[in-house]
Amino acid sequence: MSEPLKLWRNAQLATCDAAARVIARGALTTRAGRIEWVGEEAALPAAADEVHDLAGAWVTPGLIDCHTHLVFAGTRANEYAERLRGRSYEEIARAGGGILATVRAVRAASEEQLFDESAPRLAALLAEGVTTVEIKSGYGLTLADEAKMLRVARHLGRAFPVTVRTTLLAAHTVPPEYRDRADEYIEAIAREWLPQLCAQGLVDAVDIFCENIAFSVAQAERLFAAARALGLPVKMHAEQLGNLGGTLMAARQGALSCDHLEYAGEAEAAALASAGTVAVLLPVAFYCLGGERQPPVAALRAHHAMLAIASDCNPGSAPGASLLTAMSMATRLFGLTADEALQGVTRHAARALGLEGERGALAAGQVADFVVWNLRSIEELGYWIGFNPRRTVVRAAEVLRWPNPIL
Ligand code: DI6
Ligand code: FE
Repeated sequence: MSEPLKLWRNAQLATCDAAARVIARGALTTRAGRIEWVGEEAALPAAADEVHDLAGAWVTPGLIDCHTHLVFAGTRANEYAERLRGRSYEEIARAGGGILATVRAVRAASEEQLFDESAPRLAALLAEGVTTVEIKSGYGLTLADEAKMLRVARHLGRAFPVTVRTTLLAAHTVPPEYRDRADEYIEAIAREWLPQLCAQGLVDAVDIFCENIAFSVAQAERLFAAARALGLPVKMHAEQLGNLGGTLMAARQGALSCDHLEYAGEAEAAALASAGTVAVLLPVAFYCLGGERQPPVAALRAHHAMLAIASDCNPGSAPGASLLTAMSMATRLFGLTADEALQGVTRHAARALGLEGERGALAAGQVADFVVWNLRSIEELGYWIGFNPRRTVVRAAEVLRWPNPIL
């Protein structure tokens, strides 16, 4: 028996496709979890088996949070308090706090504890209409503890109505076992950990923190070669605290994305644009670190680089689980337009995860993940702060009973 054709009618569509079309009196049809047709309601091609009247509401693709570290244990509120007193993020990290403080907490946590602590953060993102989320490892820093984090990420993807993409970030900082032996640590990840974790189906992409307090460009290049040998895409935490040249190398290697970019400039913007590498902006980290330098948005725009926005949810620099707040911050703090912010959590975020054409747009052939909003104008996304205008989330053409209100 063929799958029923569902019609979702009487909607204002922000398609987030390449043309960023808005369709005021729009409709879409879905079959077998995919979008079959999108357009003006007046041009509807076929009669449907099931009809949903969306009462003139705005509809966007399901939101995509393309950069999170949401699996972690404990908090670092003590470090935030220290930073308020004037200590810097780097000073705290060099003194053995920072990422390593969370590494101690994650190593001590059981897989169940890690799941239970992380689940509410994921739930908060989903409540705002996130249907795809990237989750990084990077607080285990042993093979066993990185595997534990990635298993928790996969488990979250089965337990919640969301698509989880995992990223191995074992190269987040040098663990105590490899103190002053960063090259050997990268070698262990490249030769042993990555192939094993990949064989277990735990890794969708590989990331590295390329900074003075973490890893060099040469070390990133070594890790990227190992990823490429396994057919895995790469991304980079680049130019957040200083300019090391990581972005130029990553773009040359065809990385999916370079993330943060506060210390990037014209050359990086040009390189990202010509490589098709997405510039992922993380305004919550900028805000919480009291950042002084902004990513080069004007240059990125002038070169037509793709801009994405993510929550960066993590206990150190971005203790938050709200993509809508990140959109607000990207507009107010970094000067993005409302439309750039919307593309940044849909089509461009999909591309940052290697999912373009599959998710992030209302277009024929895409997975039918979309959100129905209580908005009078689409600019209200990224306008509200601490208020959630989500009405209904549809995932693979099914209305979710959760996090929607009872229908
Ligand atoms: N950059 C970040 O913003 C996070 N990781 C990274 O490489 C921060 C991670 C943390 O402080 O726990
Ligand atoms: Fe990050």
